[in-house]
Amino acid sequence: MGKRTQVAIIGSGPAGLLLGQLLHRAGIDTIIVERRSRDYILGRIRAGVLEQGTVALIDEAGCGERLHREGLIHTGIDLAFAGERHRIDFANLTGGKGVTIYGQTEVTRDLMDARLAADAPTIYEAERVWPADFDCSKPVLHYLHEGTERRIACDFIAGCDGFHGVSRASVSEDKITVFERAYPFGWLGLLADVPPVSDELVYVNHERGFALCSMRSRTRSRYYLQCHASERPEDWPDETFWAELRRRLDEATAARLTTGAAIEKSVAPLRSFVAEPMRFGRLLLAGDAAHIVPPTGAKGLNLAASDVHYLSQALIDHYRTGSEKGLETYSARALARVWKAERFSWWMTSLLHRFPDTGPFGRRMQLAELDYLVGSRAAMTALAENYVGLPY
Ligand code: FAS
Ligand code: PHB
Repeated sequence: MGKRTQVAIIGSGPAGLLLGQLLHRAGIDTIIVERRSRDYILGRIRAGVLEQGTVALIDEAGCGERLHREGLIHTGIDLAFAGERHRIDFANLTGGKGVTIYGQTEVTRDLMDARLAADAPTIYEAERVWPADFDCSKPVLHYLHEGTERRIACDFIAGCDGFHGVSRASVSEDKITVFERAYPFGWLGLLADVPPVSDELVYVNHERGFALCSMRSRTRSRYYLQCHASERPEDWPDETFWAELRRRLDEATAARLTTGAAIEKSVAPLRSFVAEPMRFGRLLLAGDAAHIVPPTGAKGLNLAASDVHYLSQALIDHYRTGSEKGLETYSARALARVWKAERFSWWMTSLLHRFPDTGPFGRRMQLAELDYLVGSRAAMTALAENYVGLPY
């Protein structure tokens, strides 16, 4: 005998948790089935920049209290190239908009705590999770837990299980089209309890490779170095990381760098990926399960949020009014915003990284585009309105 719910959610990352919370507050029953443990998920260091739309959605989910208390509001970023830094003033260029610096880990923690407080069920450490019969009106989510086969009869299955999840993989190949670009490099990320080198983020284009100076608070910094996709964190002792970061920073910034022991170090591959459509009958994909962006534009987590905005509205409309319109238009609405963020993330990545085949002409094109960008209000406005987040 299995359980029954209205919406079964696969994945307890930001997409699954945010969807679960928004549906719960609308009186819709959900069960989240997650393959990892709560602690494992909270140990993953991921995104750090929240668009205003994402903050508003977290507020709508009733989980914004700590975010507003601890999050840092940034109204611009610096672009550094040819030994100079140039500020892109978001507030001035977008009529006052900015971004909030608040780690994805903290967003996930707040959402997990809210779900616990709401006494909404989450099955952690589930194995062999498998969505079935979603092309008819009675889908079933199967999984193994503590050695016992379980099943959840439901009305809908939300595939919020990330890039390596089972949802997209359970759709027959003839029903799905994928678009992909793998980049010939990765990001080596380091987290350390040292004060950030600058008040806002610094994106660096350097002939040795891209670097990013970010943060999680005024006492915790997050740095990234472009590296070969095959490199591993153990290839980079802390001192080697700090020395390479210094080489990629302009003199004044390097002089202000505070170094310290890494509390986390990881290498992330970079890829652009979109699966179309995002709906297959009663199975609906959201977040990384449907699309991946290179983190250069800080869009991954924010796209998961906008997918969940559209999907939660569609499901609430379905249960409240019986309307199918939101579900029928979900994929097209979500993908329209996804593709714009894919373009922006690809553009930022192309502009700031060293590609093996760039060559002298390609390098000059990057520097000419950067030089034009920081001297043109129109070009800086285009960057700013994409970075702070396009409207839903
Ligand atoms: P997630 O991958 O976060 O969550 C999916 C969940 O589903 C996971 O908990 C997973 O364990 C679970 N799952 C997978 N398969 C399952 C199965 N078969 N059964 C049950 N559960 C299953 N974005 C940014 O905006 N800025 C960044 O700086 C940034 N850095 C990143 C660094 C790394 C290393 C990675 C991998 C991603 C980064 N991202 C960044 C993107 C990232 O933040 C994602 O966009 C975000 O986690 C998307 O959230 P979800 O869609 O919920 O997917
Ligand atoms: C981060 O702080 O992890 C971060 C910030 C901005 C990005 C990517 C990652 O574009």
